[in-house]
Amino acid sequence: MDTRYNPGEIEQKWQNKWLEIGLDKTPTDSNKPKFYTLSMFPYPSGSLHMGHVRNYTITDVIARLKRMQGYRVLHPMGWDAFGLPAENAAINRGVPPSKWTYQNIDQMRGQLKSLGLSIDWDCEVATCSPDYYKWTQWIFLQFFQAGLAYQKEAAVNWDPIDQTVLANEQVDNEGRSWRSGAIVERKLLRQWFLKITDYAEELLKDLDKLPGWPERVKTMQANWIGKSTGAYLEFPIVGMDEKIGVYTTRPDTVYGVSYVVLAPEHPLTERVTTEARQTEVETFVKEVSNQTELERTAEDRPKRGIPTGGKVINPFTGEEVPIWIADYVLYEYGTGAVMGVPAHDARDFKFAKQQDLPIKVVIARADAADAVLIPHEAYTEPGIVVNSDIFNGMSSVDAKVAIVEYAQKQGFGQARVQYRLRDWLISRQRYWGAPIPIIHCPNCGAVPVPDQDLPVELPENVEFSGRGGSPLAQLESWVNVDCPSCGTPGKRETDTMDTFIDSSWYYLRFTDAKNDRQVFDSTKVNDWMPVNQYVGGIEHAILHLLYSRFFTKVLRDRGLLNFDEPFQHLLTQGMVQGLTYMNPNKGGKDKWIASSLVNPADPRDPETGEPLQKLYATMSKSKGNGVVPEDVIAKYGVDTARMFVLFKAPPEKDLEWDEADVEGQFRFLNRVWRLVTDFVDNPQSSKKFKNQEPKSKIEKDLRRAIHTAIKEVSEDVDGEYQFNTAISELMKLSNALADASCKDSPIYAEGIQTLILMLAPFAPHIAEELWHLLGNDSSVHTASWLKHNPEALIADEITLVIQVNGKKRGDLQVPAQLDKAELEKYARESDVAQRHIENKTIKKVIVVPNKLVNFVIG
Ligand code: ANZ
Ligand code: ZN
Repeated sequence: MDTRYNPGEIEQKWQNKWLEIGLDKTPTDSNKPKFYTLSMFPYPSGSLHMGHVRNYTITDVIARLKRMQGYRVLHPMGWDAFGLPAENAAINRGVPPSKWTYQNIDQMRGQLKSLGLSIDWDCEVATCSPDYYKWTQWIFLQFFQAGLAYQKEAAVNWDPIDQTVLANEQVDNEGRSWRSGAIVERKLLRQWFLKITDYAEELLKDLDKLPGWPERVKTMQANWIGKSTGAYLEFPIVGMDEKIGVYTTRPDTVYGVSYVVLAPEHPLTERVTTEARQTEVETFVKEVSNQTELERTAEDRPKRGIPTGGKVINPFTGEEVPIWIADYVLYEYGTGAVMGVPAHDARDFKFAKQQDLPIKVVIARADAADAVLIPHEAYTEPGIVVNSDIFNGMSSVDAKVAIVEYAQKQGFGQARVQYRLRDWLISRQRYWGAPIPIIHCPNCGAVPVPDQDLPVELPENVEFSGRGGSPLAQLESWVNVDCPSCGTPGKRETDTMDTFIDSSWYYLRFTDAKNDRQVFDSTKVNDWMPVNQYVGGIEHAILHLLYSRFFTKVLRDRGLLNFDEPFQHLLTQGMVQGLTYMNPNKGGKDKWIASSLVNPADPRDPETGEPLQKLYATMSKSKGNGVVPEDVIAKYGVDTARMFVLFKAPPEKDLEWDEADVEGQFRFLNRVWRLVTDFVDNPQSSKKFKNQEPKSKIEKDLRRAIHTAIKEVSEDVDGEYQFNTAISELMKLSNALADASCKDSPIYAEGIQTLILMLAPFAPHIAEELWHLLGNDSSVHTASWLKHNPEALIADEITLVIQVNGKKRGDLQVPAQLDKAELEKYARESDVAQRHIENKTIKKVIVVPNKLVNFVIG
C-alpha cells in the first residue's frame, strides 16, 4: 500500500464523506443526554484568522469527544453580521452592505468548512437576514411590552460637519471625528434604552450560580454592575421649598459636610444659581457639556467647579453650606449630587484645598481620637466619630447605621443601594442594523409594529454618503407610514439596534434555527439550553456575556424559557501570538518590524540599522506577525494545524506560533501513520483486539501503557480540557507502540486501535482514514470513547535503579509494591551493589519508592 501520509487528499475525501452521511447533523430524537458546545460566532470580516482557528478547534474537539462519550451534541455556527464595517464599505466603495456581508459570509463559510469542523450547518444563522432580525425585533417588542424598553434624552457624540452621531470608537483621543476631523460635540438626543438596571441585583447575585466560569470574568462583571451600599440624604435649599438629595457611601461623615455639589446638568442648577452668578454658571455648564465622561472623571486632572451662590442647610447641624457645581460629579450616577466632605474623601480634599473651602474633621483614628484638627490629607479609613454631636465616640461603622436610622426617623434620609450599571443605550443612527420596530404617531405616541408586519425590513434603495445622519431617516417613502393603531399618518423609528442585541440571543435561536412561526420552540430551547460549554475571547467578558444573561432572564420572565443562566461553563481562550520585532527608539506603528524583514541571527532595523527587540505579540496586520491559516493548511494539512494549536498551550493561555513546533506535530502524525500502516501491512499482525489477556511480561507492560493512556487522556479532556497534556499522553502511547516487541500480539492490535480512537477528536481526518485502513466501515467519530481497565494499570514488577553516590550503576527488576526496607534489602543483595559497596562504609541509603536506591559511601 501507499504508505505516504497525504493530508490534502484524505482531508478533502473525508469532509465530503461526512457531509454525505450527515455525520454532523444534530440528533433530533434521542434518549442520550444533551451537550451543547458553542464558540462565540464571528463577525464576517471576510477572512479567517488564527484566533478563529483556535477558537473553533477547541469547541470542535469538545463536540467530537462528547459524541464519542455518548452525548447528543449541538455544535452550531452563525454570523454576527450587522455593524459598521459593512456600512463603511458602502460609503467608501459603493458596495451595498448586504452584498458585502453575504460575500464575506460565503468566503468564511468555505474556509470554516475546509477546517473539517463538525458543525451542523443546517442551524446556521446570520443576524442580518430578515428571518433572523424579524425575531430580534419581536424580542425588542417583548421588552417594550414589559416596560423594559423606553426612550429618554441622552448625550451622544455629534459630528457637526457630517451631521451624524458617532460611536465612541469613532472619536479619537483629541475628540475629533474619524471622518470629518471636526471636534465632536456632546448633544442631547432622544434615544432608546433597555432597562438592564431592573436586573442589576439578579445579574450580580446569580454569578454565584456559575461555578463553571473563570473567577476573573465574574469579578469583571461584578465590578461593572458595581453595587454600592450607602444612604440617600436630603439637604433643604435655603429660600426655596425644595431639597437636594445626595447619595453617599459615608453617612457617618455628614457632620463634616462643608459644601454640596451638583452635576452641572442637574435640573436644579439653574434654579439655585443666584443672579450675580448666572453668566459664569452658564458658561461653565456649556464647557462641561462638551467633555466626555472620561475627561470629567480622570484621576490626574484637576477638578473644576464654581459656586452657584445658592445654599443648603445641613439637616443634622442646621448649618448653611454653599452649593457648587463641578465637573467630577456625574449626572447619571446616584442622584447627580454629592455632599462634600473634604476631611474624609481624597477628591473632596483636593477640591477644598484648591477652592479654599473649610475642612472639618469628623472621623479620628481610633488610637488618636482627638489629635488631628488640621489634616494634610483626607483620612478615609474607619475610625471614631468626633465633632458630631450625639454620635461622638461611636465607631464610624456603627455611626453609619445610627445616622441613617436617625435621618429616616426625622424624615430626611434613608438607606439606599446604588449600582454603577446604567441602562443600555441601544439606539444607533445607522443603517446596517435591525430597525427598531416602532411607529411614532402624533396621537398614540410610540406604537409597536404589529407582529404580522414583522420584520420591518431594511430598504435597499438607500444612498450611503456618510453625511447628514442615518440613511434610513432620509428615505421618506420608508419613514412615512400610517399608525397601526389609529391610522393617522405617522413616522417609523429610524434608529437601528446596537449589534450587541443580535448576539444577546443567537445561542437560543440555534436550538430551533429554522422556525418561521416562533422565535423558538420552548421545548427545544429548554431541552438544549443552557450551553454546556461556551468558548470565546476575554474581550467579551463584560458586555456580551452580561447582555446575554440579561436577555435570558427577561425572556424567562416572559415565560419563553425556564432557566436562569445561558452559559454553564465558560472558557476564555488565549490569544494567538506571532513573532515580531520592535525598535524601541521608534514610536507608534512604525516601531514594529515584520519578522520577514529581519535576520534572526542579528535582528536590526532594515532602515536605520538599530538593534531590535524580539517578542511575541497578538497577531495583527500592523505588527506584520500574522500567519494565514490557509498557508499552514496547504503545507501541513488541517490535522497538523489543529494538533499544533491544541498541543502548544492549554486553551486558556496565550499561544506562541512556532513553525518548528508545527513541523513537530506533522512528524508526530506521520509516525502514527507509519505505525498503523505497518501494522496493517504486517501479515502476522493480530486482527483480534477485544478482551485479550496479556500472556508475557512484554504484553503486560504494553497493556499497562495502553490503559494508562486511556486513563490519562480521559482525565485531561474531561471538564478542564487540558488538550495539551492529553496529546502528550497520545505521544507516549505511540512511543510505547513503536518500541513494543510484540507487534503480532492482540495486545498490540488493541494499542493501535486505542491510539486511533483517542486521536479522533484531535486529528479527525487522519484518524478516520487509519480507522478505515483497519477495516472498519463506520466512522471513527461514531465509535465509543474508551474506559480504562483499572486492573491493567497494576504493575507486577518495576525497574529499580541502583545508584552509588548519586550515580547510576545499574538496575534490577523487583516486585511492585515493596516498602522502603524491602527495596533496600533487594538493592543491597544485588550484584551491582555488591560490586560497588563491598568493603566500603555506607553512610546513608536513600530510597525513593518504586524508583531508586542510592548508596552514599565514604
Ligand atoms: C460623601 C462622602 C464622604 C463620600 C466621604 C465618600 C467619602 P461609590 O462607592 O462609587 O458608590 N458620589 C456620589 N454620587 C456621585 C456622582 N454622581 N458623581 C461623582 N461622585 C459621586 O461612591 C459613592 C461616593 O461617590 C459617594 O459617597 C459620593 O461621595 C460620591 F468621606 O459622599 B461620598
Ligand atoms: Zn395612532
